Amino acid sequence: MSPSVRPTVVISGSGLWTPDHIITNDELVTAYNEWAARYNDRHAEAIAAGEREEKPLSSVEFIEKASGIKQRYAYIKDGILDVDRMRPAIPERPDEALSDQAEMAVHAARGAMEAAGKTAADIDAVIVSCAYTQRSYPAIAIEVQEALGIDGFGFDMLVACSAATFALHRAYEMVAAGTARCVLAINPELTSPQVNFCDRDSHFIFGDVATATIVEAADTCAAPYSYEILGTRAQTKFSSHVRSNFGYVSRANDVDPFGADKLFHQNGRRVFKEVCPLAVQHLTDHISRHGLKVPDIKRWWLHQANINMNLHIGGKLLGRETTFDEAPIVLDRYANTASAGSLIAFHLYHQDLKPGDHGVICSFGAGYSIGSLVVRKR
Ligand code: CO8
Repeated sequence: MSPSVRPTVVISGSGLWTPDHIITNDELVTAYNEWAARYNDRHAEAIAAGEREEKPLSSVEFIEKASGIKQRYAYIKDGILDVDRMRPAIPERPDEALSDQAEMAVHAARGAMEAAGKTAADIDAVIVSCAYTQRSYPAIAIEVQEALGIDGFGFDMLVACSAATFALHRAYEMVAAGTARCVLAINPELTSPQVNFCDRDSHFIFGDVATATIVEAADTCAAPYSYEILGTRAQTKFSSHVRSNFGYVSRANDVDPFGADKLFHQNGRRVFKEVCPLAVQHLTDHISRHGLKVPDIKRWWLHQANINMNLHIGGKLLGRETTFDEAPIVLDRYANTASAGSLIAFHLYHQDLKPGDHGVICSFGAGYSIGSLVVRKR
């Protein structure tokens, strides 16, 4: 298809589902410190003999200074602060019931459909894209498709931090190619089951949430707020500095499928140092492909992992500190929500832009993976 006959592709609606339960830093640190004290008591002799390492204590001050995170939402709070458990207690559902992630996805999807003025009959494809899916098959997307009564097709995608932006890239391409009229991309980020709440380096980082986005051709769009997608850019570079070894092969490896390396773990310092310059270069290159310069961008909806990371990237781009208006921060309330962070920022802070204003949605993190979309308010 020649570019001249490609339809204009737009984002016409977004949805956000936030769990009912909040965990503050104070609650989290109290539980962890109690767990660590008990661990150290239990292993006092081995620690004194140098056979085991003492568990260091966590602190609210460190968390807020190092990350900017003040609280996070939990899909199920029960169990996370229980010193004898230190993980959420999520009851297993029967095969006949909607799965947890499908339920989260349906909530967010309904919000996006309402914002875009779409019914199930308007949608041709469902993508569920996030850091983990709770099972391998059938795809969560097909379950969501069934729950919402959508014909067509659905599939799941995993790209860690960039799952949401990469799914929007696929949605854009499908609409541009004419293989779907309208695509629903959803990110049910159920991160809490994979957080090691016994690790002070990472116990505070993640929160649960679901976001959803409608992508369609401009000529079917009747939404009050919509954004033309001018272009997409994806970039990956292999790194093990953010990693989870959880997977179906553990059974054959004869190892503990829930060992510490099977949960989220990272070298945060390295990630910070290596990802920031990649993201700055990526963003600069992407906007320049569209003839845009940094001052032409009204809003940067950036990945939400760490406030210092966003301030650093914003500072490198603008040559000065970014304002909240230029690069909104949501991680203080939501923490790192894996791929959903930039879309939470977009969802909460997009309606005030004026027609013709440019913005950039961008994710960066595990993989490493960086994904961006340059958009223009219609
Ligand atoms: N309380 C007190 N002290 C602490 C704590 C704590 N909770 N944690 C660490 N410390 C200590 C460290 O042990 C260290 O002590 P010492 O100097 O004695 O060794 C000291 O504080 C400094 O530690 P760091 O150097 O690690 O501190 P940083 O300033 O680098 O901050 C961060 C740590 C906040 C992790 C920071 O490095 C960061 O955010 N980096 C970027 C990480 C990032 O963006 N990662 C991408 C995340 S991946 C993603 O977004 C999606 C993945 C898939 C989803 C997974 C879902 C579960």
